[in-house]
Amino acid sequence: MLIKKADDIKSGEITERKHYLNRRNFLRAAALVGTAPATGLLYRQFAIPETESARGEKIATVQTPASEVIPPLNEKLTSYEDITHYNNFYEFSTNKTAVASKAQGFVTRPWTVSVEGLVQKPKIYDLDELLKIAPAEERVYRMRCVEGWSMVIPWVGFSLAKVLKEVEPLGQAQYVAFETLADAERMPLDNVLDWPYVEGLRLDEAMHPLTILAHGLYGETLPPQNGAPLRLVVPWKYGFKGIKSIIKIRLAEVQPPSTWNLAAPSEYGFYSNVNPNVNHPRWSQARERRIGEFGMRDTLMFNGYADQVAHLYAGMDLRKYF
Ligand SMILES: Nc1nc2c(c(=O)[nH]1)N[C@H]1C(S)=C(S)[C@@H](COP(=O)(O)O)O[C@H]1N2
Ligand SMILES: [Mo]
Repeated sequence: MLIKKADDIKSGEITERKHYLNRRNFLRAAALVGTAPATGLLYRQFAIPETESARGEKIATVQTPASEVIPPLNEKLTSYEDITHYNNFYEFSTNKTAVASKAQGFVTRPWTVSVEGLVQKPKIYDLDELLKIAPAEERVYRMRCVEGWSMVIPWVGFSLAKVLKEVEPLGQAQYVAFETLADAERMPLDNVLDWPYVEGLRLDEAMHPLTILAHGLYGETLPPQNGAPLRLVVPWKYGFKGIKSIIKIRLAEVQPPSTWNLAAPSEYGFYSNVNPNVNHPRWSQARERRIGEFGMRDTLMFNGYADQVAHLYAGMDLRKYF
């Protein structure tokens, strides 16, 4: 990773945030004005600098009202640069700082997502059709990787529950299984894990309003390295539960397999809730390094979302179900 001086990091992040807030104002103003010519005018006024124009396309987002279920997060956003250049996406590389370049040009259209299994109305969605199910919301979430680092990411997406309701889960459905694309023509797929990457959630976790399918970040379409065109985000669980580049969502009666649990069952459980009191067998999980900051922070129970999700695990021994 590039070693940056403290001053560089600070000024870089301030710039980042300033541009982003301008874009947010633009989106709000555009939504208020609502006419194409006025939007054009505002766009020129708040136009982002040339160097940033190689990013994704803008997504019109609605502001999710802060509530008890979707708590506001007033922590400093991690910079766009860090979010998009410090990635885990083993299909492309195990080197976090190399994923961005290795995934550059990854083709994500056409793209289909099959929603199947124990549902009344299974359907193979074209991605663009799937994205029309619900308006794009901005969801600023604290994210914690099992490796001990964290970020604050302004995702764009919508609750997974909205998709699940469309296909009408059957009574027997108790879990949701997810699968990533595994296409050797488009991904290196080095022999480091068994492909495809798979993940799973209990149905109530999947239906929780905090659980989203993300298709953007910082108000723009998701870059390949962050899991384009569509990835899962479950902010109270370790990052690896957030499976990227999803092609299949299957409702099931039994607990589905998950890639890291298959690879090292004693180290990675099915639940993988962020828990400072349950250490990884090889390291402590009590603290974390927020990318872009110096020093360490205390890791919070359920990554700080305990008020929203602790009830899902009432009565469970979280040392057994880690
Ligand atoms: N398909 C797939 N999904 C994946 C991974 C992966 O290697 N392959 N890595 C996971 C891990 S360990 C983390 S921490 C997050 C990282 O997401 P980010 O790069 O957008 O921050 O993606 C998760 N989703
Ligand atoms: Mo991770």
